[in-house]
Amino acid sequence: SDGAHIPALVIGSGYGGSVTALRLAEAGVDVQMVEMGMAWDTPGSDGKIFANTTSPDNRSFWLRTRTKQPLSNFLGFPIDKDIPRYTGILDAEEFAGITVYQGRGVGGGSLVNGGMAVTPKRENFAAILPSVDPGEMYGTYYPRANAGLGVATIDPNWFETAECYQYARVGRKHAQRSGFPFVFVPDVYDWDYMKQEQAGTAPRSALAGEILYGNNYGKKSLQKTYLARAKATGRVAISPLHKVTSVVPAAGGGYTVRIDQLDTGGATTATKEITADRVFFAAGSVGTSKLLTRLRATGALPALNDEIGKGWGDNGNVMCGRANHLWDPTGSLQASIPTGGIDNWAAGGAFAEVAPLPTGIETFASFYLSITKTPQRAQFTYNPTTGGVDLSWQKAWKQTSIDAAKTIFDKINAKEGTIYRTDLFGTYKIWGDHLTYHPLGGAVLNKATDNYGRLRGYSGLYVMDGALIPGNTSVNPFVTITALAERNIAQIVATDL
Ligand code: FAE
Repeated sequence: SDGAHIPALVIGSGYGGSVTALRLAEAGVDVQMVEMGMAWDTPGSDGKIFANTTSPDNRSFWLRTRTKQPLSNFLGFPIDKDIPRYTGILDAEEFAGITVYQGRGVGGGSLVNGGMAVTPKRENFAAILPSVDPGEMYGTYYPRANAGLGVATIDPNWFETAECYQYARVGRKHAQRSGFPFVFVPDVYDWDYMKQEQAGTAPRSALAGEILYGNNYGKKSLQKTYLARAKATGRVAISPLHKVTSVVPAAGGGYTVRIDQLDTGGATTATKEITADRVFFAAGSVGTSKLLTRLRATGALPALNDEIGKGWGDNGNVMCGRANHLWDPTGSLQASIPTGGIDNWAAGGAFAEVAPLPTGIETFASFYLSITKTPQRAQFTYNPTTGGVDLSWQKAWKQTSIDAAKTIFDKINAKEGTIYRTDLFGTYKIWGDHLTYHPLGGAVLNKATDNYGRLRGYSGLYVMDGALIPGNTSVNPFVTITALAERNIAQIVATDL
């Protein structure tokens, strides 16, 4: 509440924030979490908390009057539609050269993501976080993160026969016929629940196409894992629809934090100020970077160093579809949870998820999200004219990622005698190269912060989220974000409290 003095404030309730809140609370610290998005704990008029991907409504997008679906077209037709402006779950945040998709609400990205929970290969770790000891990560913190998140891999026998994974089996066949390894991708989805969906004994969730706008049943989002445990300590309070706008040193020690309370139209209904002894930035790569960049440039936190805003990357995300022959149907029923990928990282710098295209009809399409090894890094800068923060990413930088993805799909197309789909991202456009789901960096570990996330220049300020990771994780990022937060908060609890 306004005017309060608290020991610890956590900005954001995604992976970094949830780990931080749980571990501080377990150490006996009272924690206040502040989340700009909604609580997502109340059903709408259709009886469901989350909207379906096939019928977006006001719940689907963060303060937009028209949807901005990652796949903008189908069979050449634009599929976006008007919706009421609302503090919905998926933010398609537009910078000059890239649209960055992010989750909004208690649980952050875990509300909207595919749940793909991948630990990078150890041989790739030095390139991901060069200042972190791989021994402690692979010995302690990756296992701790995987356990805390509830990560599991699909039953391989069930995979062979499940109707909803025909698309993945076709993806595997084409990968293997071209000599690429196909690997199962672990997930936080409840696989037993999915078996019941397929058997018709439980309401459908993954099998109803639920993913981008939330998942009503089977996915173990942070609300069901870390945040449930954090709340059970009795020491964690969460304020949804509250947005942190400023953090400045307080006269008597600690930090004065300014917070806007929002209504579901996005308007500020109240502004509060509280004092916190410690502030943990966990607003996501973009949220944390924007806040710190602005606070440094406007003189609120002038002693932050000039690494703030730097080292941002898109994890090399690029999407594409292939048009299969009539003898390779991918199925009209597709689980929205991907379960396998094509690993050509070592040879071609690409790891491609075999992704669903859950349209409800047979499309004869194979669809892929590739994570690629990209050297491109952008910087956030404060724009005094707009009062906003710009990102220097340029659209042409995706060419490196397209080239890496082509090491897989040009070969598969040649082998199968197939072509790329050109109808999914516009008219005659092959590559979904306008977006990322995996923003990383902007307050890089051991540069903007020390080697445990303590911001340089101020004691009691920390970064705990994807902003710490310099742009690329070789696989989907949230397990690494979670594991790094576990490592850093263990050190902070042991030495700073
Ligand atoms: P994040 O989860 O984004 O949480 C930050 C939170 O802070 C959000 O809830 C914000 O609303 C909140 N916030 C921001 N600014 C403020 C402010 N000023 N005041 C108060 N609150 C604020 O950060 N990753 C995978 O590993 N596997 C996947 O399958 C996968 N699929 C994805 C699919 C989609 C559609 C999207 C968008 C992402 C996907 N990701 C996936 C990425 C993953 O969700 C993302 O890396 C993590 O959520 C980032 O975690 P952080 O803790 O950094």
